[in-house]
Amino acid sequence: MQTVNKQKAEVNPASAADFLPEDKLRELQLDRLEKIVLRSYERTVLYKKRMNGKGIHPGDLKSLDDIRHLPFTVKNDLRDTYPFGLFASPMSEIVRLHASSGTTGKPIVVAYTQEDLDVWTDSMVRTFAACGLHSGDIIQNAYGYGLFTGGLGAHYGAEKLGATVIPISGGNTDRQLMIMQDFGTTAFCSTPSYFTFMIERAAEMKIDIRKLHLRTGIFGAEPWTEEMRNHIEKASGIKAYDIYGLSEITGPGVGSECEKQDGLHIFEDYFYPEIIDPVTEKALPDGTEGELVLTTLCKQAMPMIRYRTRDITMIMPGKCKCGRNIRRIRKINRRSDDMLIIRGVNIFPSQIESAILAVEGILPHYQIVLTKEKGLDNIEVQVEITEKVFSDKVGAMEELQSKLVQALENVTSIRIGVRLVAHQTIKRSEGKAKRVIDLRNKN
Ligand code: DLL
Repeated sequence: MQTVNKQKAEVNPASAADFLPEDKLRELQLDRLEKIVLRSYERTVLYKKRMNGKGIHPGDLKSLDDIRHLPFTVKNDLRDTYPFGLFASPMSEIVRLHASSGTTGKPIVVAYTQEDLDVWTDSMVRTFAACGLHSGDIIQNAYGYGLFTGGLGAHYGAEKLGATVIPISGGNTDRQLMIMQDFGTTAFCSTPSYFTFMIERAAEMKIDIRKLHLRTGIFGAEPWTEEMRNHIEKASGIKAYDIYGLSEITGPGVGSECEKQDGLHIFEDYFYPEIIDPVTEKALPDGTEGELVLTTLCKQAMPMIRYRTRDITMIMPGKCKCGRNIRRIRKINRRSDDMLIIRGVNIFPSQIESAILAVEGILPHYQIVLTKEKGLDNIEVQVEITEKVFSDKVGAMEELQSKLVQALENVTSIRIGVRLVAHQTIKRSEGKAKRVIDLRNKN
């Protein structure tokens, strides 16, 4: 198994599209865009109605820039047409359905033809390859299997890569750790928050992750900050890569970091990215932060035209040192609908994470609790601290607390209450972490 770690990674043939010359890539994108827009127009009632409403016809597309004349698609369009209203293929050609559980009501449903699954698998092979994995790697896949796209998406990509996949799904942390040790896992796939739980549990079980074969983490499905990455890499000795995706577009495999860990490459021969101002809906230039909008260039069963992701990022100007020509987005650490407005100030949970994780002596387990006091919104950040600090003299805790309050004030400009809580107080997640507990409508 030692040889696996030393094996030299070669460029996976599936990654060739990552390195296409820019003019060839744009040509390919335009060709695919024309076809997918026509398919959407001819086969989906909503797209036809929207395009007609804007007085635009698929034949009007002459350049990639013309994409900005097309109407947007939003999450509510999927809800309003639940379950199958946006399908552009007959059920006889659809071989897989996934669904994403919304916070309220019905889920949104997404569909794939065999060709769509092949594209998805290909984009996951390119994801793993960009993170330095290859045949010989043993990939423990702790993304949830089932209607969530994480498990099966990563699974087929790992197999096609030629790696050995352990389809363990999420949860049962002690067993995850036993298998990680016994099977010689070299790469672990999960949400970053679940992996922080694994690190903690390993310490309790007296397992030193650094001494295992594990060297790579493929983490995504939720926002996480650079501070969280530092924590993970330091505590486990692995390289932690960020991967991005969403069910509406395909699942994981929309974008991935490469070995440079400097932004996420979008597999833009399949998924065309734009950044818009979320208020004016106007296109923004590279290097300017805004909402990511994605168009699926190949998806047959359920094409998405200019889908508004609500994820806030920017297209990074310039080329990546890895040599890939596909563009990069900056690490996503917030969504436009994540924003909390407290005493008139806009606050994002990621700002809170960055601020508190930079303070020594705290654990990467926290939650943000919103309440109402005398009609006003109140925010409290609950942070777990190490047992050592907790059992120390009261003075040490007070000092830590005031450090945290100060760190939070520095980034938010308001004073936020901090409560230090004992280790294991905050509920651990096996999938996406729930960082904000909103009790404002409860008494
Ligand atoms: O979370 C797909 C996925 C699975 C991605 C495994 C990566 C790994 P959904 O459940 O539809 O799909 O959630 C998509 O999650 O719009 C983002 O807000 C958020 N998200 C996903 N990846 C990242 C990431 C999957 N790397 C929504 N960083 C997206 C920040 C992410 N947010």
